[in-house]
Amino acid sequence: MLFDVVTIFPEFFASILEHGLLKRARAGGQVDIRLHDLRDFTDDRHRTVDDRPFGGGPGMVFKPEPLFRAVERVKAETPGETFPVILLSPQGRLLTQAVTEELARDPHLVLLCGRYEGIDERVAEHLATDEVSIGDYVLSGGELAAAVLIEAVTRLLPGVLGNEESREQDSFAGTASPAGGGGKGILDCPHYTRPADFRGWKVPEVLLSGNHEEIYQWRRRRALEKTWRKRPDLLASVPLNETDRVLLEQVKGAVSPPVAHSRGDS
Ligand code: 6GU
Repeated sequence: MLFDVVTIFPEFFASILEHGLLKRARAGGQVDIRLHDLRDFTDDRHRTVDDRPFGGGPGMVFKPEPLFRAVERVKAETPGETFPVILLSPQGRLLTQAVTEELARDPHLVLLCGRYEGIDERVAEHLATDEVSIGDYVLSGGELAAAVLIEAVTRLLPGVLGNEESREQDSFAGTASPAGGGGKGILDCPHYTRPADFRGWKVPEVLLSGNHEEIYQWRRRRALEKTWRKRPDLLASVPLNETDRVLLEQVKGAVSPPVAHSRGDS
């Protein structure tokens, strides 16, 4: 998978490229991340990437020419290939796990990081093929959002995670987990490791029992319980099988009702 990232802060990405998952995926050849300094695509002495907004008002706006030239350079380097050009912006569609799965099917993504107060609208209209946001809050630039997208997509690529099973148990993962726990768009179950008794707080007995069927049921029940309590909105959009529905009814009867986090949709 190839990511071409266009940014005024290429050095910003150094740390994430040299740690953990992305370091491994690059070393293993599963991803290649090419950074393009937007200022390399300017044509004036000061390498100007922004200008004042037509119509007046505060702040500066990214000029269209450098962004168009940067994408045209990528096109010239990969002749005959088509690829999505994704503008990172708070106006984009929300990056969910389903969107990361969709993006992971493409072998080549171009990411455009915006900055300052805005980007000339002709970039969104005539250059970008997709616009993505990582949440309903304001960042001063698209770099953090691009880093989030790259990490979330890369961990879906075959051979990147050592244990393929652990990906399927993740919160929000699209598939049911063979070990119980999360998957199918719900939150993951709680996890414990040694010591079995930490300052008097004991690990649930069932996890020490060695009974795999009981462990599976416990994990699935706790995953459903956690989701119902913390993110009841997620349960509305996941298909639950008969066993899950029974477990969920047990949970609703046994524990206190959902916590009232305001997520804007509840
Ligand atoms: Cl992609 N960019 C900016 N500037 N702010 C954001 C964002 C992106 N996603 C959420 N907030």
